[in-house]
Amino acid sequence: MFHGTANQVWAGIAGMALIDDDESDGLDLPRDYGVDDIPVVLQDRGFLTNGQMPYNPGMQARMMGMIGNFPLVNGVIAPYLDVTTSLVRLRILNGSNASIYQLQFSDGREFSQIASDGGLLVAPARMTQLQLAPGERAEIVVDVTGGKTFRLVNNPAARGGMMGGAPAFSFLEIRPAATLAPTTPLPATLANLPAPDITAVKRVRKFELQMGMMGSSFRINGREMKMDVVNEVVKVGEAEIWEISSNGMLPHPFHVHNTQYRVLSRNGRPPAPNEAGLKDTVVVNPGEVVRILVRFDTYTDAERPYMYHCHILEHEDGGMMGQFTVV
Ligand SMILES: [Cu+2]
Repeated sequence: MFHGTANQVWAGIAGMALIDDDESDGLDLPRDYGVDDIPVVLQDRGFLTNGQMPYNPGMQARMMGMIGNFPLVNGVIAPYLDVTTSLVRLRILNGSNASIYQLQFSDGREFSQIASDGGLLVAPARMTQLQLAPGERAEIVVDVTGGKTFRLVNNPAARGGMMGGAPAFSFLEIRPAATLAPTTPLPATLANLPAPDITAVKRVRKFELQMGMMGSSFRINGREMKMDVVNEVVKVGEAEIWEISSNGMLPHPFHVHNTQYRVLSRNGRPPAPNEAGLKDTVVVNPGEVVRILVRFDTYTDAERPYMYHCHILEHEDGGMMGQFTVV
């Protein structure tokens, strides 16, 4: 069975909806759209010398996911960004089919992640390296002072030998103006986000992400996605722990619809600060067990299900997806 999402995403364009609320509006963050607040959709595509961009995954691409030879930002190859303020906010979406990017700046400069998939973090997380899987979003703020042009790049060496992933890409050149308008420093605290509370958890569900030899099959808990099968029924408003594990040799970004969840642990260890906020996609590495705290509070319907799936689209299309209703 092979469905058509990956083909359509490959052939299509991607955009993002920027969502602000009173909490984010109340903070002193860069928010001048196109000036110091920039949408950055990262993708890669495979172009032939004649400019065509066919979707024709062979066995390798069905196993690893389709990965292109050119990086794109908002659909553009090799773009640059002129900036005029000392702090610049990048709202980044990984809209690629299959590439887990290891993002950093070409000069290794530090930056702060301020938001994850579902909103602001509790506090800015200082880092020099950000892993972003298909479907994941991150807002980062970078100080561009120093007078030199630098680039946002994918550094595959940072994968630590993990299989798959995109080659070394230079996504975006950032060109600071000679004189930069000063920006107030980032707030020390961002969202009012309580620590995850598991005392009310009603049940634990397990999801084992399974790949057959050489990508011969993609399953969750032994089952391929079937349009007419509802795999799980969840009660509205009840907290649950979902325990996700991976049996194969590839990482899988596990995405759940209709909720924002909290990552509780990765092989028993607490998540990194930039994974401790609101998430709807989390990478599960080979041999790992990731526990997340989920709850579905709205949009109940016994007939129409939601999906959970691997966000590597070739894996999803191959069957690594399931359906659940909220009742
Ligand atoms: Cu996968």
